[in-house]
Amino acid sequence: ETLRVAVIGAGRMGIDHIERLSRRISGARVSVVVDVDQARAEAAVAGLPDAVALTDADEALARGDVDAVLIATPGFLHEDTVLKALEKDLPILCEKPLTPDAESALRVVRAEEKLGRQRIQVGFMRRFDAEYAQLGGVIREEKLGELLMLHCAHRNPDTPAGFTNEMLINDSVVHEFDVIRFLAGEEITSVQVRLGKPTRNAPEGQHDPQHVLIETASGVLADVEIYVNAQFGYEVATQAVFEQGTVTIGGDSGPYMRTAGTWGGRVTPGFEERFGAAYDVEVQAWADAARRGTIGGPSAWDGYATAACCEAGVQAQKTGEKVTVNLVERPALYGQAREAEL
Ligand code: ISE
Repeated sequence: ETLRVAVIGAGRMGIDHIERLSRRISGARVSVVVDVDQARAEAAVAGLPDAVALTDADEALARGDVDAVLIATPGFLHEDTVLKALEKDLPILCEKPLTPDAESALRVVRAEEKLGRQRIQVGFMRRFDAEYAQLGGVIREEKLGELLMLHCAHRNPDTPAGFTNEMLINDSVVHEFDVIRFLAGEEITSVQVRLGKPTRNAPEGQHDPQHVLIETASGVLADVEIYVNAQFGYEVATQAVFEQGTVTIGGDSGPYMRTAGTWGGRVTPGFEERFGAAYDVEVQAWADAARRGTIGGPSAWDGYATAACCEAGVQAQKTGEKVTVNLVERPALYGQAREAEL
C-alpha cells in the first residue's frame, strides 16, 4: 500500500522532499502539505491532484489519509510536532536537527521509549551518500586497519540571512558530528573550537571560518574546518587516515571539459546538488521501513547525541575550552552501538 505522507513545512527542504516523494521515490505519495503561510502550502500542492494544503499541523495529524509525517519546519518547531505524531504512533522523518538542544531531544527520546518502538528517523542524509557509505564499509571491514583520524572540510558559498555564529555549529557542524559518530562507530567525547583569522566576507556577528576539534571514545581525532562564506561554491570532503593508508571522499565530480583555452569542471553549487541522490536514498529507505513499521536510518538517539555535541560545541566556541560531551545511558530501545553504525 502506498504510504500517504503529510509534509509539515513547505520551505526549501519541504519543497525538495515533496518533489522527491512525488516524482523520484516509490511506494509513497504526499497527501497533505502544511505551512503557516497558506499561499506557500497551496503553491506546494499545485501540481499534486490528491494532496490538500493546510496551515495547522494538528489538523493534518487528525486526518484519515495520513500514514506518516515528514517534518521540515525550522528546528525549534520540531519537538511539538514530533511528540504529537508519536502520540498517534505515526512513522516520522524529522529533518535535522531533531531539536535545538540536548534537553528537548532527550524528551523526544523518552517519549519514544515510552511508546516502546522506534518511529523517528532523523534527516542526517550523509549516511546515505554513496561515498560516505563506501568509507563506512572500509572502516567496518578494517580494509586499511584501524581508523585513526578524520580531516573534514565543510564549505558553503554563503549563508542565508539571520545565520548566527552558533548556527555554524548547530546547523552545519551537526552533520559532521553525526557522520563522525557514524564512521567511528562510537560516541564523541569532547569538542574544542579555535577561532583563527576570519574572512572579511562573513556577515556581522559570524566568526568564519572556525576549526572544530573532536575526540571519540576510543581516541579517534577529527578536525573540522567549518567555512560557511567560502564564496567559490559548496564542498563537503573528508580524508580518513588509517593504519595502512588514507581514503579521501567528497571531491567534485562531473564532466571534465577542455574548451577555449581552459580545462576543468564545475564546482558543486550547493547541498541540494551535492546530496540530492543521498536524500533520494534516505527518503526511500524511510518510506520502505515505515511500511514495515520500523525506521530506515539514524534514530532519535542520534538526534539526541548530536544535540549534546552541538551544545558542547557552542560552549567551546564561547569559552575556547575543550568541553566534554556527557550523554545519558543509551536506552535499550536503540540497541547496542555497533561498529560504524550507531
Ligand atoms: C544546511 O542547513 C545543511 O543542512 C547543509 O547540509 C549544510 O552544508 C549547511 O551548512 C547548513 O546550513
